[in-house]
Amino acid sequence: MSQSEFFDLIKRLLGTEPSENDDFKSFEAFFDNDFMAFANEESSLADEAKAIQRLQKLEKRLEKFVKFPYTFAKRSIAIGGGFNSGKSSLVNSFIQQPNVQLPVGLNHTTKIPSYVLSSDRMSIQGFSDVGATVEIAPALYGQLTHKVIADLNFKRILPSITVEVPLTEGWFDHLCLLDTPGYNLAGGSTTKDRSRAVASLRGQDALIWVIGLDATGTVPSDDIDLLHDWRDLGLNEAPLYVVLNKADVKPSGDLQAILDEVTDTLKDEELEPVGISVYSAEEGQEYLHVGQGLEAFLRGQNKPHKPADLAEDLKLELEDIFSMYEKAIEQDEKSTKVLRDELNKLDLDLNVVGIDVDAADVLSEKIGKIKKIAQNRDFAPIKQKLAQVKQDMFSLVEAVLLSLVADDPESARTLNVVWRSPTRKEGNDASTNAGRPWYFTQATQSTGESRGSTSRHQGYIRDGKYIKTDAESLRIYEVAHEFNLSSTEMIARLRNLGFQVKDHMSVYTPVMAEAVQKELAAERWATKKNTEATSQARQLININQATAKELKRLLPGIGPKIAKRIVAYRRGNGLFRRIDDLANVQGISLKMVNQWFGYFSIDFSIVNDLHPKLERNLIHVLRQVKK
Ligand SMILES: Nc1nc2c(ncn2[C@@H]2O[C@H](COP(=O)(O)OP(=O)(O)OP(=O)(O)O)[C@@H](O)[C@H]2O)c(=O)[nH]1
Ligand SMILES: [Mg+2]
Repeated sequence: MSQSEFFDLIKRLLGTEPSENDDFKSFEAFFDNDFMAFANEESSLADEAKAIQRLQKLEKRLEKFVKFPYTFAKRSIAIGGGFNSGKSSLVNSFIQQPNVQLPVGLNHTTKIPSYVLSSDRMSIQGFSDVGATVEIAPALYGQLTHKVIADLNFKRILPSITVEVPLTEGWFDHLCLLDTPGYNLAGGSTTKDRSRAVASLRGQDALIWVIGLDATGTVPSDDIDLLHDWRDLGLNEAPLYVVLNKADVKPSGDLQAILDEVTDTLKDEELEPVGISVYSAEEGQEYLHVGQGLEAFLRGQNKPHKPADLAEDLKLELEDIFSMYEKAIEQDEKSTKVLRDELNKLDLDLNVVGIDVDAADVLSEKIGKIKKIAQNRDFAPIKQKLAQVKQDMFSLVEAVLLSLVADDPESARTLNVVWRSPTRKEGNDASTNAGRPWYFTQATQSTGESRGSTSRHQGYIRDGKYIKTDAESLRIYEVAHEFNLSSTEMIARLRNLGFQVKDHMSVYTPVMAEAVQKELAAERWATKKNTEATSQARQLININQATAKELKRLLPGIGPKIAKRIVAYRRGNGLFRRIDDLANVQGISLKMVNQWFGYFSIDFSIVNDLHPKLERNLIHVLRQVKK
């Protein structure tokens, strides 16, 4: 093995771009643009920040699946055990292709975890930590042993390897074996190695623990400790299977006694494996077993349920998030209806009570105004939009998931069934649905017309939002009320702006709305300017454009030095993409960044993967913005 071969591999690893998943890119774009546009327009959900956070989490999960598709597509079974017990050999005993073998040996052989998947083609790929993959030749792979990797400090850039190779037929279609580095204190491992070994078992769907019978023929205490650690991870549903390997080195007459003893030990320790196999990896043969035999265990695991389970999980989460919106809008609509009903009653009451006619007129007119406003709150458009956004989001996530199981029709089919089966609370008319997924019914109604186009509705602008109404035209007095102005003030304002208006019954047009809105905004801005403190707090800083002088003036707690450093950092490292990147600047702590939330004009939708300490603040700020 020449050094140049290694350097070539390193060069390729560092120089390869992560592979792109177009479906995921579509999802990302939809989330950042269409969904965010919807979220901005929607105003019923008070706790919208939470919904958005949950969606961002879901996006992260999807992204991980896209980077490492086998974590989605396959059930993964970790192979753990002490050094030299024959973990890699066990995997090799399933490989049907003689020129591909995991490296085996006597002295701490496995260093980089290998994911082994069954496949008709044969390929060995290195995964860099950003999700880039490079092909590794079998001969080179065979030499990637503990020592070589340690010498070249290789593990950091090559955290895992995937080996695709034909495995025993019918056992592994939906499985992925994870060959882990060995561990035992007696063999020179440290406690750090131990926590690492346990950590590598996290997130695996099952564990096969390998014990080499060449050592003592009992379960080493190191193994028992580690298995307890593993159980303590809380993976209660992940089954444990034990392989007593190297049966060929023991007299066959001893094997039953060894199996009995191991069974008792594990029982006493309450580790409860679903089966124990006395096996020889070298011969690829099982001698004895209790509970499930090795083949039965693997065949039992080999079911295409993992993608379906994960898909169901994601689906329920998405539905839950959207139901937050649905409930909030419904609630809002209900309260508006109650308001309307109450106002109607009030009108009737006035007639019955028989108060002074003039007073009744005045009251009645006021009630009329409020009623009109309540009537004009039309929830149909936002509901329709929500249904559309939801349907789009579901189709996009589905596309991403399907892309991950593209080469496994069986998994794709089970995933499809789960994803498209109606769930708990979708309130669509069952007769029109007739066996179709609920979101398709909506799709056929709305696809083509509504997506992406802003329809030209009647409406007015309030607080920077265009409020649509499907009712007949709005009158000036109605809108005046919305702006907290009297009709006379509103008319004067419009005339000042050059509009010809007769009286408060005149129609209020979108052109007027825009002009008034602009003027009011300018006035508000001017008022704010008066108080230096507020103006400082509200003037948003574009962190990627601000000069050092501006930064010093606008950001609390920094002097000219740090301001200059921020600019220098930007020049050296490129634009700030996340708010917490600021904490990389010398002299700026996370705590300081925490205080600066709401100061920047950075769009929060690009603030992904935020430092957990800052996340809480972001939620707070989003809530304020919402108000
Ligand atoms: N006789 C016999 N030897 C075996 C058997 N399985 C593995 N060995 C030998 O045991 C040694 C260790 O095997 P590996 O598969 O590298 O063990 P490992 O558990 O992967 O070891 P690390 O990666 O170092 O943790 C090798 O020399 C193998 O040839 C077996 O069933 N019978
Ligand atoms: Mg090994």
